[in-house]
Amino acid sequence: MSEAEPLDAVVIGAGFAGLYMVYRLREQGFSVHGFERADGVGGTWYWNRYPGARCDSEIMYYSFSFLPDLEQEWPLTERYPAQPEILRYLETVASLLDLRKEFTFGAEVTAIEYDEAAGLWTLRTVDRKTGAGGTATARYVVTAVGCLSTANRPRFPGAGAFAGASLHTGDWPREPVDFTGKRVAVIGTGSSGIQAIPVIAAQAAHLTVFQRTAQFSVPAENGPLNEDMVALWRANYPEWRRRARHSPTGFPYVPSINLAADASEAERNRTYEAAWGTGGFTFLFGSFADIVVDEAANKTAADFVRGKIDEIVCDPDTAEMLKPRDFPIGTKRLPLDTHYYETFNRPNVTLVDLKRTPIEEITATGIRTSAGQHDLDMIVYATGYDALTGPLEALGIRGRGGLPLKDAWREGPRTYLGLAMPGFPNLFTITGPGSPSVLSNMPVSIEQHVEWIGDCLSVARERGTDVIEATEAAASAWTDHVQEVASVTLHPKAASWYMGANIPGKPRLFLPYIGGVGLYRDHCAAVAASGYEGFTMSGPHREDDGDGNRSADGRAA
Ligand code: NA7
Repeated sequence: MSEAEPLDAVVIGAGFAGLYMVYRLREQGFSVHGFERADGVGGTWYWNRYPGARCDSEIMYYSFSFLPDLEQEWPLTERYPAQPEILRYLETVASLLDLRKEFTFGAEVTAIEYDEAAGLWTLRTVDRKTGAGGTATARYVVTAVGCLSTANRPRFPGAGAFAGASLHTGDWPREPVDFTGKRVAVIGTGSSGIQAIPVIAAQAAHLTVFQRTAQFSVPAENGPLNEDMVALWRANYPEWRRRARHSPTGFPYVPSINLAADASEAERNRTYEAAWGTGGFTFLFGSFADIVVDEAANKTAADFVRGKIDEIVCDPDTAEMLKPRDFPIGTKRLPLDTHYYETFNRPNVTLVDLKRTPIEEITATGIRTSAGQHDLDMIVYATGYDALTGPLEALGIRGRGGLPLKDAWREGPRTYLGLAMPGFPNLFTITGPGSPSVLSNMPVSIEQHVEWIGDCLSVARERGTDVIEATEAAASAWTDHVQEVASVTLHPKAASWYMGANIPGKPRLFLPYIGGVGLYRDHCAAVAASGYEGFTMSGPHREDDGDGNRSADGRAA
């Protein structure tokens, strides 16, 4: 890549989204280069190497649909793929499509600034090893930085003084971490903590779990896939993929249309019991349709899980502490587990309820709560992420008039379709806030976004226009719509990361679009078919006329 020559496009990130975007634009004949802060491909699956890290989407549909040969060859081993397996898959994709040569690895993007006169974005990067700076200019920027990639690192007093190892699940070392003989703490009981806790407990001398909010969790029922199932999938991939694309959440299964409110208690319990045994998100989507919209229905599901905790956990006080009571089930991301609640029956595991006894300080030798000191060798922070907006705000994006994205989003993110923002022309966000993103099976959403963006850039090229920008009106209407749809559900009742509630000071609004993957896809397709309604397409680029009026010599759509 020549630094002097403006590129058609720069893509940031080399996970599922970045790899496909770079491939797609290259195939469409655009000059494109990718920047990735890690030393290799993988995105989320490069960083999340903590013990027990596994995808909660089943392996058959946690992959690209545009590689039918790989789809047939890729070993379908366990029901839920573990982190090393997904990383291997993405490395295979990168090799197969010869994508690594299009990326600079180990390069952190620190600033992305729009030059209105030139109609170009300038990116500044820093080499994470040497500290050397770099720049690139491009007409288009596509962010593929993931939704859960900026770690939430709570500031506990004294944290820097801890003499043992401090680890974050989202920034895990590449070398294996050995817990043997160690006194370990896990802070946080979201999906990451719930996956890691049973695995660490099996190895450590002692594990102390510091829980702030008890979480509902359901069994993953992970295990090897049988050959008949694998054969069925291989024979029917196109149809399963088609169904996933048009489904509510990017999974190929038909969600239940039965209502818990209409069922007798015996019917409800039979349904929940069956779903608990099946494992996975069946509990939420395959049982009853009203769990996340009706409080009384929700309580039936929540009571069932609280009953399971009583059945599984031997010590009644521990069981009580583990029972979630602060939010409706399903309104925080439902973790899938392998023997999570059972782990609290182990003699080497202690649960600390931070609501009863908060952390006062981290000391050189451990964690001190209001009830006393816990001596430790290692602290694992499973404290989550500054979701959706965090990774984008960290890029130092400045749009028209030098406006920082952080300022534009002071009251919360405003996007059109989660894909573009007014004031930030030619900048596209894959799975941005306002798209189904974290409420969907990610590869399905990513493919839809990548293909939509690729098509949009091709249309702009065909028309001879080169400035594409979401209008204020379209972004406002979409942002209102995202909130309106969420308000039909119980989601706004939870202090979740979907609501931005896990980050002090972050505006509270529902970040992803809950209207459904299929409906969203249709809507995006209709926008494209209408000639990109809600966007202006202008250019070829011409300077501002001095009165703040932008060039209008292209077709305004
Ligand atoms: P989550 O789901 O955000 O979980 C983070 C956990 O850390 C959660 O239990 C938090 O408690 C806890 N936390 C956060 N800050 C603190 C402080 N200051 N003190 C104590 N405890 C704290 O992140 P995960 O990594 O588990 O999962 C993220 C997503 O990755 C997951 O949903 C999947 O989509 C994949 P809280 O509930 O906020 O009280």
